[in-house]
Amino acid sequence: MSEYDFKKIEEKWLKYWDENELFKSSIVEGKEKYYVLVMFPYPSGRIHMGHVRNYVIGDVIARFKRMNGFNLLHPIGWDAFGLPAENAAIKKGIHPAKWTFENIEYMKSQLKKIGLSYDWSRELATCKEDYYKWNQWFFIKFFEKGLAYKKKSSVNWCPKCATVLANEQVSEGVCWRCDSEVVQKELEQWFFKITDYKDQLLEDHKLLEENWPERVLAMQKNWIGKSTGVTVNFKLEDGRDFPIFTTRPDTIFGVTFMAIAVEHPFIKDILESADKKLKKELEDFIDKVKKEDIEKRISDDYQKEGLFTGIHVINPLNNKKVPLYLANFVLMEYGTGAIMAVPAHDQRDFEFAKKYDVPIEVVIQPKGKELDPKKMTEAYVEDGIQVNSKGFNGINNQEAFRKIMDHIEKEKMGKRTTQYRLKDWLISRQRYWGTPIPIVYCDKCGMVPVKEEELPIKLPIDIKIDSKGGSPLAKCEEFVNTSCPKCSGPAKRETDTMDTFVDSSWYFARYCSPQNDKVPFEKKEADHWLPVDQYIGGIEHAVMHLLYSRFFHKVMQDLKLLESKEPFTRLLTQGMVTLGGTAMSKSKGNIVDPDEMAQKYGVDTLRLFILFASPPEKDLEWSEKGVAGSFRFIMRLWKFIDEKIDKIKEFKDKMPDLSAFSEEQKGLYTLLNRTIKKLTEDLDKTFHFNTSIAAVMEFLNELAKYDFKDEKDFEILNEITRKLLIIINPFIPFLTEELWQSAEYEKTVSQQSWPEYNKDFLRFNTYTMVIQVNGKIRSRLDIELDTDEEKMKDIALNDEKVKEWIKDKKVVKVIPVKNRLVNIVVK
Ligand code: ANZ
Ligand code: ZN
Repeated sequence: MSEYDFKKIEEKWLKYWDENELFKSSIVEGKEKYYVLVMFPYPSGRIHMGHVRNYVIGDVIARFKRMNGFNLLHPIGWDAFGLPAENAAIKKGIHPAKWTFENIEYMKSQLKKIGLSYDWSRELATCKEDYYKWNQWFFIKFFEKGLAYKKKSSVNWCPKCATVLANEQVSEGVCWRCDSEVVQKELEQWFFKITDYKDQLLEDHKLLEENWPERVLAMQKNWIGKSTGVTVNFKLEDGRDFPIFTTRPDTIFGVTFMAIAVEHPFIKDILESADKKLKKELEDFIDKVKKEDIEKRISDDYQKEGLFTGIHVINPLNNKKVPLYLANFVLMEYGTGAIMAVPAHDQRDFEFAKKYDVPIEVVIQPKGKELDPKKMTEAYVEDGIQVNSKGFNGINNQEAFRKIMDHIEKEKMGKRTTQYRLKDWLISRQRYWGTPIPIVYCDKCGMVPVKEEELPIKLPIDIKIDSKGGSPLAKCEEFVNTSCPKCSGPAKRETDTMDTFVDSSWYFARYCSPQNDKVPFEKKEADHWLPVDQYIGGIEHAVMHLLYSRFFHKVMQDLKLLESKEPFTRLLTQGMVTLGGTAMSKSKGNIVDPDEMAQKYGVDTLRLFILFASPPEKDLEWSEKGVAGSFRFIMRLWKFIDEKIDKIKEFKDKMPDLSAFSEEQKGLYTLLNRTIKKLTEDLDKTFHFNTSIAAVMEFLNELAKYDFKDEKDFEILNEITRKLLIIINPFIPFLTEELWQSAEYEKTVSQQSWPEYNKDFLRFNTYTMVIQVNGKIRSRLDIELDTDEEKMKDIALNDEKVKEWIKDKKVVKVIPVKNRLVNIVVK
């Protein structure tokens, strides 16, 4: 009997896999490829349980696909630029580079211990020159194509991070990283023109529909926010145009006021025409609103406020004069920055009208009812019959919608337009630890991109980082002063760095040829490996990383760098790891350290628990009791095989003769094949590893009850051991390698092919359950003997034939009779 010494076993196999480069990949002609990718970690210092979960899920899929004969790519790297490194520099006086590389070293050793089957030869770190050089190269390509441009605009500023943020990085008015309130500032910034790809990004959802979570696609769709409507030219009293965008032309006869954003250029005219007192009021209001975050301004529960400008606007459809207000809920970034307001049919306008005592006019009446504006408590936003709308009365509003739109276009009062919520991606940051933007400013030539052969523009290492704010690069003269790539005259470098989401927008392609120094990646490699077949990561990236990567991929396709349309064919968003019901986090103080758990129970136990406790997409509540349970199972498994190892060895080349089985042997053999089938299906499609592991546990229980005594039993035992070790290797790689070797089987278990199951041995101990509806037999089903009553009911109610019989009827009672029948009583 040998002891289960997991530490020794782990060390031994880590060394073996490493030395023999078991998981290294390269193109193999004629073999189908499979690319499994996990979102690469930010080197924050230590691996946390969320990482472990993400990476173990990825590893199970990788090992399964490898065993199924795929030419597999499973790489890992480091998302290594970013603010925490700079903050550590300020706090502890360590250089960001040192801090980052030390963290990478440490976390790498942690990752290695978990037994993840990565091709470490492809490891990359985005903060290294050989990587960020290509960020700069892409920037120049984008610049040449007009996809990178600079403009002055009102942008999100996080005072704590002392930098601007992209819209995607602000949620409910706070910074995605530090939760500080974000304020608005007018600044010159660099943008990537993601809006050029908005239609394609939407359109290509159809390629992802089947294999991406619906929720992620819905979030992206909503973020892109396409809506169709009309731009209508309202008129100022002096005859000038005052265009607005509306998605509800059917409500245009119900306009009782107009509203304009505080950032609108027309504000200048308004201020000029206002008297002194009003001017002051307007200016105060404008200042106040400008400070507020955009997302907050459009949220439903935001307090609607406004101020009458003293100006009136004329509705071109009925020539009615209505007052123009400044309003905090109107945004400059959307439509024309001005709106027609219809309090009767728009909730925001309704609240505003109630507050400022503006009239309400109903133009759509619900069928069979009559709304009275004085008694309304909220806007009526449903469909109905058109009223008070001149020539359009009496028809339903959907029809009026089209007719009014046609009328507006025919009379040249406006035209159909499509609006998007998506804005261009703000990519410049006033920080040090990122990719320098490769642009030079020359007095003579203006803005000039750096020459390709001069890349990379290196981040200067000798630099002072302090908490005073402002870009550290701007204070580094050796960096700033340069010569113009065009005229060689004196020039200055751009001192902003790129958003780190640029780094992660194409890293999946860099893995295809990580060492190449001539191109970001070789086309042949990229076309072989991409798209990623299975991508795994957190839902928090639904509209940042995942949208940016899709955009980048499309640009790369247009640059003819690769052929595929989308970067990630299938996406799995794993749930969080929680303790006491809340996500593990440092700030909450509810962290469980993976290392500690691995020390105490071994890596296989840690992996098994994580996979068993919950299906991947659901949250996982940590429980040390559960971990201990997994450990006990592993011990039982070890003991079961270890005790019989001599017999297994003795029979290791004998396959059982299937024809001469006893009933008992048949049962045992059937269990094996059913277990293989179950795991094959779970690992291939549903990824419900928890139910796979439950099936393995049940199997082991049955095995433990079985009395292995004659030759035939041992032949079966040998086959069971062989196949079982293979199919559970993806979950617990160390133990399975060790036992595989003890049994003196060939090579390593990691190198084996996934076993097929024998279709003739999938059923045993079954009986034919009869299903009756109101006492009449409507269906028959083969199910397992002794299936419990609840399960019988469930099976009966889900039977397709039965469903036909009971649809549209009310199920009054379901009566199961064990090992015989189920009677469903319906009315
Ligand atoms: C009148 C109206 C009546 C509207 C009604 C809606 C309902 P979506 O669907 O999200 O695209 N809007 C237009 N520009 C705006 C801006 N710059 N800031 C704030 N709101 C703006 O929203 C389109 C609707 O949002 C437009 O249609 C407009 O209000 C408002 F019963 O026009 B609607
Ligand atoms: Zn120049």
